[in-house]
Formats: sequence, C-alpha cells, structure tokens
Amino acid sequence: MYKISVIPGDGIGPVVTGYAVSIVRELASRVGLSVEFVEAPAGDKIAAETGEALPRDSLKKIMASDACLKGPVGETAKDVIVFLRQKLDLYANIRPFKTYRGVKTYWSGVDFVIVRENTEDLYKGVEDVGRDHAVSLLVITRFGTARIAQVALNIANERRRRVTIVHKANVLTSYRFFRDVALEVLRQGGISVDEMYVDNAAYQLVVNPTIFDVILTPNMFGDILSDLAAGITGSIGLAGSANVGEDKGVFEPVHGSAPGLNPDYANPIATILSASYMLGWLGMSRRDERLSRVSKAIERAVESVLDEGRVLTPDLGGSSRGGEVSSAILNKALYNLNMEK
Ligand code: GGG
Repeated sequence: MYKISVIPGDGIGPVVTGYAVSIVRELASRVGLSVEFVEAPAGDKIAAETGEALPRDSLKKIMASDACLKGPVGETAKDVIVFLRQKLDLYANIRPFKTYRGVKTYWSGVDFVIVRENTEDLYKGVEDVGRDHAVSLLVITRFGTARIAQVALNIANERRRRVTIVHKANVLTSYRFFRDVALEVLRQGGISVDEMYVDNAAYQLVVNPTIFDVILTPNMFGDILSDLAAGITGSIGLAGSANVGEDKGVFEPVHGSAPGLNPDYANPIATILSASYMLGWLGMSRRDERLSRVSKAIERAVESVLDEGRVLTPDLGGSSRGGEVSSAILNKALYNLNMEK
C-alpha cells in the first residue's frame, strides 16, 4: 500500500489535482496497486481559516506519506513549498520541457530539462529587513552544488549527455563558486559540458532553444528560467516538476494558482505530468515496476493527446474543458497499459 499526500492548493489547484488523483487511482487499480490518498491542506485558503499556511497536521501527513502531489498555492509559496524543500531536504528540482506536434509553438524539437538547485541561493531564507534596509544572503555551498551537479550528470546520462551550467559568474563570486564546483563534478562524468551566463541563457532559450539538453542552475535562476522555458513549449499549463531529495518527493505544476481563471477550463496537464513523475520516482525508489508502468502510460498518453492537438484547453488555443483533457489522457493511458499485456 502506498500513501500519497495531496495538497489541493488554491485557485485552480483543487480541480487540477482532482483530475490527476482520479487518473492515478484508476490506473493504479488496473495494475494491482493499492494507493491511499490523504488530503493535506496548505496555502492561502487554509492560512486565512487557521492562520497557518502549512498546518502542523498537514506537515505530519506529508512526512508520513510515500510522496506528495501538490497543487499550486497563491501568495504563501514561501511558507509552503519553499519551506517543504528545506524541511524535507528536497534539493533537486527537476523540470522537463518539450514541444509537441499538436501544440502551436514558434520552435519544434525542443526537449530539455532544467535541474534547479532547490535549497540554497537567495531562497535559503537568510534575510534581515529593517525600516531602511532589506538584506538577503546568497548561500552556495560545495556540498549543495556538488550533489545537484551529480543529479544533472545522472539525468544527462539518460538523455543526450550534455549539461549547460547557467550562472552569473562574471558578476557574483558566489555564482562563480557554483560554476567551478559544478564543473569539477561534471568534468569527471565523461559527458559534454558547457556554461552560460544566465542573461545569455535567457536569450538563447528564446532564439535557439533546441541547443539545450540539461540546464544546471542555482535556485532563483531556475525559478525564473522555468517560466520562460514553459512559454517556449506553448503554455505553462504543460510544465510539471519534481522536488526530490534522498527519500522524499513533492511533485507540483510549475504554474501558480491562476485565481482569475475559471478552474473548469484550467489545463490539468502540468499536474497530471507531475503525478506521472511522482509515480516514476516512487517506482525507482521502491523498485516497483507497476508504478513505473503507470508513470510511463500517463506520460505517453499526454504525449499522444498533445501530438494529436484535438482536445486542448484555451491556453493552448483549444476550447476543451480540463475534464475533457483529463478523460482523453486517462483513455489513452488505459489503452497503453492494455497494449503492454
Ligand atoms: N511561476 C509560477 C508560480 O507562481 N510559481 C509558484 C512559485 O512561485 N513557487 C516558488 C518556487 O517555485 O520557488
């Protein structure tokens, strides 16, 4: 039995996490997996009700679960996801970006992963604010950089074996340190390694995104470049992510809670893909092939739906509801699982 904690979140969060949970529940039962979902409220809404963005009871549920699926939270990101990354030492934030045939984009053939260091940099939260000043400490350690570089290396070895370290070494010595430590690790790996200033990386992502395979970057640059990368793929509604450490994982869409959007028309794919990454990670860490099969079935189903381009939410130029997209993905994933038999 696997226990999955679910943070429904704010805005469109409860609706998109609901679709992802339904898909996982249905597919898990088909391969004989027993999965229990435990709701762990966090975010703006629960903060308004209780005064706590991440109530103690929710934290307990998350820590006691095998993995957590998290919806977007509104203004309380710092108290929820940034806190969880620190508390559970989820040091690797893995964010894949791809273009699909049925989604209108300027570029085709884009396929890269941003590997974002997730516990250090300015997001460490070492800050001092007074009436006339505000200071945030930029923390980069050898330990933190070496372990995220190792993650980038491992991912590159499963892909096209190329890592681009993105930094700002010409201005900040902390980022020069990040670059140098990352280079030490990656040069031992027998893969192709290059480096780029973050400003140039932002430009190259817009004018030449197919050059990238794995981008390794500190926390804040990873946050910002992720939204840019999502824009290249047609919509931030397609970008899922994994926050993982040695034995814990929280999986979430890259997008925010979109409070102005009708939740019925929100794109659920980022959350559905995040659920697929969660099952893939759990399958590897628990050595359970059934989880990996469901994960792959979902990912392939998303790919088919987006390649066909017939059932798309308005962010992708379509007129379908999130529920129709979710059903189309579930049907294709069921087909994928049956075809394996
Ligand atoms: N990029 C859209 C968004 O609102 N993301 C939520 C957020 O800011 N999360 C904090 C983080 O990823 O560091």
